[in-house]
Amino acid sequence: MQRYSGFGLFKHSFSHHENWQRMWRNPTPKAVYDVVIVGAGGHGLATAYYLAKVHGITNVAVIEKGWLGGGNTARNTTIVRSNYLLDESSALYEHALKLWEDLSQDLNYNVMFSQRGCYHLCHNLQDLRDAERLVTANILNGIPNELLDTRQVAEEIPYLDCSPNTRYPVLGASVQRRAGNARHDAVAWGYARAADALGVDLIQQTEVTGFRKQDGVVIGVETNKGFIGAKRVGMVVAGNTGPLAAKAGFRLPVESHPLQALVSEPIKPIIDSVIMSNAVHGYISQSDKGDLVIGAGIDGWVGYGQRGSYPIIEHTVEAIAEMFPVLSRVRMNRQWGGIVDTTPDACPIIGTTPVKNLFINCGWGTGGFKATPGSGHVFAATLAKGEPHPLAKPFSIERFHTGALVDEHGAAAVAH
Ligand code: FAD
Ligand code: PYC
Repeated sequence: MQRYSGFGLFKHSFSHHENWQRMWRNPTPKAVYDVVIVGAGGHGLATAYYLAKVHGITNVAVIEKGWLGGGNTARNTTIVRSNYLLDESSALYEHALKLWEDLSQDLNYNVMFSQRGCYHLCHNLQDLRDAERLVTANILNGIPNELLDTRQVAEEIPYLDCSPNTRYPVLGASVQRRAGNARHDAVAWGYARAADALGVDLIQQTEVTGFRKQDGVVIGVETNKGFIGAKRVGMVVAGNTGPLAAKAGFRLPVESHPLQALVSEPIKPIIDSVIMSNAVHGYISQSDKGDLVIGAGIDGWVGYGQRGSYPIIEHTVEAIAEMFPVLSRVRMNRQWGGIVDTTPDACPIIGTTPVKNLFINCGWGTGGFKATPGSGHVFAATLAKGEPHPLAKPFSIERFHTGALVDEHGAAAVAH
């Protein structure tokens, strides 16, 4: 490693920021692609990567209205876990978790995936019963999960107030030890670089404004820079799903809400896991820089402003101070919001749409970051074959007609 003196550091900070190799090209769009993906968030980029890598389909464009990774992908609090209750969803999230475990090697890009464990705290009898049911269901599905009592929680999370005199005493917790965090923007960049290297065109600053159809079949997208033809189109636009689906001529049971997060000033390492509480309603982890990364639930009203409202911030920091009184004087540095697309059963929608050759992947709500590799992997297969991947089948739009919902409000962990 090269070492610099104080002066050397100063000098090189001016001299070394030039002639860097570009991570991806800036291509002019072709007239027509085999697949056009709308939305260069983690899910859209992962879809493009697996289309090229797994299915050999490289004549692919990802079209992004802003900059890639500028949506929820780089606004989330980076929690990755697969401890969902029901067979259909735990299978999908576990598929993703297995891909996370090799992702840095696969992309040759360090996404800083850290399996530091994720605790869900129990503060009342119902929480304990839910945790017991979740742990049992996960184990039956081959997903290790553990139930801890108060003493074990206190030992493993030393700064958590586990005394019996608190307003919401800690009665126990479930812990998924393979869960953790990853660096969110690195996930977007890693997928983007790898997809570009396989020939995928990443087209930024280009907004899809509509869909061109012929006899009810989509044949391409209208953009603010002109028409781009496509044999198949995948729509992966998270909080913008409702308005864009309307442009394609159909409605979805999706509501878009702001979801906020906060980070504190950096402090010495005191939290080496992810800790979530549904009842007190806040969650926390600590980044490698030392910031506390904090969040809670959605703003309850529909909105498209990427900021959110003050009462949620107040409620969130109150919850954290309740659980970790030691943090009550730590200052918050920054706050932001993303727009999450929620569905009635807190599960995604993946598959076909009423428009032939237009496919959709949306509705990940507050919990899609953890799914990024799995979502991209199954959506790529869906686009390549023209029919849902087996893991995606339970998440079709039809479930809102048949009533076969996959209700994951409990495991979604963040209220919505
Ligand atoms: P996005 O990253 O939002 O990508 C969609 C892209 O589509 C955007 O870049 C957007 O600009 C683009 N787009 C939209 N409309 C158009 C158009 N017309 N034309 C072209 N492009 C368009 N999940 C977890 O699993 N763990 C967490 O800890 C977690 N924490 C969160 C905390 C916050 C504050 C927020 C907001 C979300 C959190 N989530 C979490 C949820 C997670 O971030 C999302 O579910 C996930 O990132 C969705 O990824 P995506 O690629 O579908 O969407
Ligand atoms: O899905 O684990 C999650 C989550 C945590 C914070 C936001 N989403």
